[in-house]
Amino acid sequence: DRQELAAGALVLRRFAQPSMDALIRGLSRIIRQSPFRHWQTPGGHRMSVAMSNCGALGWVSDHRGYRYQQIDPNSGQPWPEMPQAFKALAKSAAAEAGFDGFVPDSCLINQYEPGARMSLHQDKNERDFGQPIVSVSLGIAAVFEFGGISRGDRVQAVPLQHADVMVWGGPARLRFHGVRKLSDAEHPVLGRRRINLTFRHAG
Ligand code: MD5
Ligand code: FE
Repeated sequence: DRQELAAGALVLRRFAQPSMDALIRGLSRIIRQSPFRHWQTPGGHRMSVAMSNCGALGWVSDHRGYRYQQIDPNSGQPWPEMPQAFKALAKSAAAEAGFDGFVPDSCLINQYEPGARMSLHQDKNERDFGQPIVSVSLGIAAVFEFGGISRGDRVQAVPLQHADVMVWGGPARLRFHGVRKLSDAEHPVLGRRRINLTFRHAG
């Protein structure tokens, strides 16, 4: 139930299961307020993953670039508040990896439908790389690609299932990673999609 992929990269299998009802209730409230949308990349392509956010800062992308901002550009309002159950789960997962006192101010919500993918990248838009990132997988299974510190490094395939949680910190924080094209399947609660919650201290 606990697997260290590399220094600073921890997989906690099924860690979100006890929080599941509260996570799904929180998610449906957030998505009513700030629905999923497909951002444009700075190069003008439509991302296959649909996104929303909750918390003080939300990750957005458009022709001007990638950034965190306090306002949902689609509503002109602040992002929905981060539910207590989200904060508590992120904090306890970070503590399992040795990051006590993690307080997320941003939760990016990624929705993958069959065929969607996320190509290999590094997360570099946050202010302090000393802060960990906590990622929660929900819904149908996906294959996560965990690379190295250089784009050309060998990639490790990590199957992720409903309720699995990963913590990225220290030396793993800037490794290349992505998600393979999602295969079609159906989850009894969430349907034909994978949802990933990514908690960060972005500001
Ligand atoms: C996902 N999302 O499954 C992933 C989970 C993103 C993104 O990659 O940027 O929205 S976060 C996985 C992650 C974060 C930070 C570092 C590393 C992986 N890593 O070093 O491998 O939708
Ligand atoms: Fe990422």
